[in-house]
Amino acid sequence: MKKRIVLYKRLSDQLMQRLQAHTEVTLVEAPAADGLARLRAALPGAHGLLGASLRLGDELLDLAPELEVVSSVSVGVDNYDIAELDRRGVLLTNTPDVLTETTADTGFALLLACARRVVELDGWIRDGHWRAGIGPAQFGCDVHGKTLGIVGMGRIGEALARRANAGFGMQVLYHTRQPRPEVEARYGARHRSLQALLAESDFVCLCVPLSAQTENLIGAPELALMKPSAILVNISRGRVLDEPAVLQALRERRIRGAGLDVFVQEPLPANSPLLQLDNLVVTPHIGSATEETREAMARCAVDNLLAALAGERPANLVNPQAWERRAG
Ligand code: 8YV
Repeated sequence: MKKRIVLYKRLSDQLMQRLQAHTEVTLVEAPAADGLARLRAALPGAHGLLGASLRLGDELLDLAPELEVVSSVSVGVDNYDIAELDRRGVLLTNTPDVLTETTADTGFALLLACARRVVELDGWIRDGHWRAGIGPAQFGCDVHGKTLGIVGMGRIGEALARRANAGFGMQVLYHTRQPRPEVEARYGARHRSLQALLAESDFVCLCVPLSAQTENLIGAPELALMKPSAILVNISRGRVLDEPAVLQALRERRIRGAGLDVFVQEPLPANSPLLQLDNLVVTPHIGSATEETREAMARCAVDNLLAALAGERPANLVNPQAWERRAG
């Protein structure tokens, strides 16, 4: 009998056909209005789940006692209770690597957009203000040759370091728990304490997973260490930043600007005070959101799901403890 899976994210026809050849598929697009109710109704009897951005708590897991694997179309897994999945022997897989370069591109897009005031000056033209040559009031700041501080030196942090060093001739500082000599050798990166990185950097980019250790990692005390000419970019998770503190620092121009792709509340409410700032560039969590990369992520997630359902150890297993528990 085919294993039963529930999709809470639409896939391309090609991937859907591949799944349907091997499993019995129910598609429930959770974000849709009745999506969660339909997801609850589909969970009983499900052996596998595939999707993203859903907080999978006990209430939903209790509805799926036969669940073997959750295949997340994401690299971040902060919306899963891994200890609970381990306890239940449910495998969790994710999609690292395939989204690294695209997400690093997003980080640099925000950095450059902030430095050269692209969004603000686009609006300035559209509002009819460009009636003569531009002057200092429209000047931005250079990126090439400046110092980029990367908080978190995983795959995405390293891709950013490569862009900064090889592409823009930037000095790279980084902060992680464990120094990475190979990254220092490749890109001339230098390890710093978080405090020193914030004080020395012209640009700071947050590339850490959200965890108990990184929640509110950057708050008022950390922002106060940054140069008034510095720019902050966040492509990790919204809760890594103390958002009210960033709002205040931007309002008081205690930092030059910020580029945020992720927020404490997503979607960001239209009445958010952040949207009143002219020294902030925002994007709607598009870190990995290109046609090519999202298809590659979905393909990776389907591979992980089918491997797990076939009793094989999936390539991108997040919780080996659950595997040991099932094998035991
Ligand atoms: C998307 C991400 O949010 O991979 C992650 O952790 O944050 C982004 O790629 C995710 O892929 C959901 O579509």
